[in-house]
Amino acid sequence: LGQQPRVIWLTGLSGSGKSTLANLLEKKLVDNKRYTYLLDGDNVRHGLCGDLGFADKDRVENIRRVSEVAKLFVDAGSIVITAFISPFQTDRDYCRKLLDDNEFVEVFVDTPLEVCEQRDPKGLYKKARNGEIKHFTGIDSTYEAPVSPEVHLDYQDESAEDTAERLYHLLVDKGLV
Ligand code: GGZ
Repeated sequence: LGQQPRVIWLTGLSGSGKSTLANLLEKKLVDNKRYTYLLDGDNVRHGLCGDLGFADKDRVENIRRVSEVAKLFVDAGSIVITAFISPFQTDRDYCRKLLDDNEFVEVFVDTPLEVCEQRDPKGLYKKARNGEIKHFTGIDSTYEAPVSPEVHLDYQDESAEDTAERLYHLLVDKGLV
């Protein structure tokens, strides 16, 4: 295959840009003849995890299932990109432990809460502030920032394409893709 199967695990708040970045990154990898698979809420939370909500225990189970699926795709030789808030360090570590050394790449999409809340593309922060949504990450549910991520993607006021380019080069420089 000419590639090292891995999981590129994006973590960050709602609205931090994970899904957009994951899609742009996947395109770059595919253009570079990499075999990829993207897991995000769109293809997981309706089916495999359709029974789960956003209480802590549901998020733990969501990430456990995603981790197990990611491992299966790594076994099949793919570069898996995941885009979930994945707010708890122990759950991200669960996926890390399922895999071999160097197969888990934790990427902290470190977009500040203020910026995410300003973007609020689905109006969810507004609802969370109004109390219409409970247990919203960053408002009344915890987000544990990664302790030692392989990649720390700090926020810059730039286009999504530029951020994806920055992420791609960080991964290339570290020999991770
Ligand atoms: C956080 C929520 C919530 C609550 C619905 N808290 O911006 P989005 O809409 O598209 O991304 C968020 C998504 C989070 O799902 P994940 O599977 O990534 O979460 S976790 O990893 O914690 O299991 C948001 C939407 O679902 N959403 N309610 N209460 N995000």
